[in-house]
Amino acid sequence: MNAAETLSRDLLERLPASVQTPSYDRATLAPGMAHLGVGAFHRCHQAEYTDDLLSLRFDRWGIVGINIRPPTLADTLGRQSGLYTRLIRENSHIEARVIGSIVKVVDSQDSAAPALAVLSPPDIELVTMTVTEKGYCHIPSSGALDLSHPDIVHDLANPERPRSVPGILTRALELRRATHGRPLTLLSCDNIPTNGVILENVVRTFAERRGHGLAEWIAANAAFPSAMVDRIAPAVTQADLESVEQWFGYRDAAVAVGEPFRQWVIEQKFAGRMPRWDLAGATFVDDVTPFEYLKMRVLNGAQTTLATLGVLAGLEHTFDAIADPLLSVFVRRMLVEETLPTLMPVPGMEPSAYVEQSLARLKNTAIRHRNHQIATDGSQKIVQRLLNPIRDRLSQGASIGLLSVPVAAWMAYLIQASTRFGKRWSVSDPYAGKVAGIADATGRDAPALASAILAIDTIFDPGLAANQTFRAAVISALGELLSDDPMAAVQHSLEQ
Ligand code: CS2
Repeated sequence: MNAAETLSRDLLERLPASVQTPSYDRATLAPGMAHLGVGAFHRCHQAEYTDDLLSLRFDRWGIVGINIRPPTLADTLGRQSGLYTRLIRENSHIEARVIGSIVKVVDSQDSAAPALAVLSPPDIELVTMTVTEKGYCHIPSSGALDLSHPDIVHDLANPERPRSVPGILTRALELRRATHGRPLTLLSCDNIPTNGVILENVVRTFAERRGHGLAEWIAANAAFPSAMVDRIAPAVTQADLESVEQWFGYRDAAVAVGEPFRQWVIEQKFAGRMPRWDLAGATFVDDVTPFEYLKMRVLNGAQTTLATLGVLAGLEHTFDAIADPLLSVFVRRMLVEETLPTLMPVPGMEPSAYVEQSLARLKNTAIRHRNHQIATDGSQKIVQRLLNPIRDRLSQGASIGLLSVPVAAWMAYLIQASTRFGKRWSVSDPYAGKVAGIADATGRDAPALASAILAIDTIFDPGLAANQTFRAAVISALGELLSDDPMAAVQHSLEQ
């Protein structure tokens, strides 16, 4: 192998023996499914499960990867014929494998036409997606399609030139109905509760507005299974890209890095053929809800808690935050004392063992997950990770003093990004502007700040926002988190 050649079909045979390569004949692999949102997570999760499946039972399940948002794929995965290196890392352990399940990539950032050209023909039977929480254009507190969302307003006025995920999927279904009428399964792999139900809601609402019986056709010919997905796979850095060259001697512009743990629980509700991902370790079930609760409240809840408090404490990564003695005690007690009692029984899993396993995963120092990355779009995450368990606790008359702290930390994180608070960092969140406006108007007064933020009813259910116990806990934590000693809020919540 020449030094620093780029990964390609030809290079596969000349890679070092320590790099695993596809065991099946990629040249005969036909596309059967599409994926929207080809980021680090897809490369470390669905694409890897599919690669496993293809090596166990070769079938027409090649993936066409589509990005409707940046970054473009043509220059990275496209140049490498869809091939990329997936690194599994745990502290000093590294495992490299080239994944072959993505057969083609399509950039559709400037217009929906390339995406629709993939999604509409009958050979695509399934579309999976990781488009992030905000990609669904739903109202976080209710799950309904946000009809005031600028992209939805645009797409309802221009349904043949959609920009949003609901608009693009509805248009693809409309084209399928008009041309061949074959069914389609749409499988959400994002961390929103009952993600299949939310996806179905937003597509159905959009289709109802289009009329002509489209919503009824979709109800009869499309399926929207829910799924719980899990593997920590942070945004890829320049250092990750360089590491492949350093360790294995070739270049790869599409590397993805993940932890060893992975899990995929899928509702068995398909409109047509189902890839046998169960052969590769996924689980098909009738009801995903208990698994979703467990994962979003425990693992994701801990991540959001460590991320927002971690930034406030000046810490960079998840593993830095969990190495902090105070934050580590806090997150464990929050999960054990307040989150665990809200979980329903989970078939085949032991929630208290899952808490310990999750905390251990977060200590992995080779997974450089930045606190700011996890805090991104917090407004779309806190309902399922923190507010739903708080609501359940309140209905049981149980304490919420610990779970309220990360809610206040999320507020403090957004507030301190405002000009009024000296723009301590920049944040990416659809509600950043709104909260900055509140901070500008209110200043440092914690009760006024918290009240105005709690009044955002698209995030906070009005019943929860009016609860006095919750309000008092959030106001008290927020006051301390905005002070010169933010960790006093964490300390005091543990003493109560
Ligand atoms: C993280 C998730 O950025 C985030 O919101 O909490 O991406 C998390 O790493 C995955 O859900 C793990 O499966």
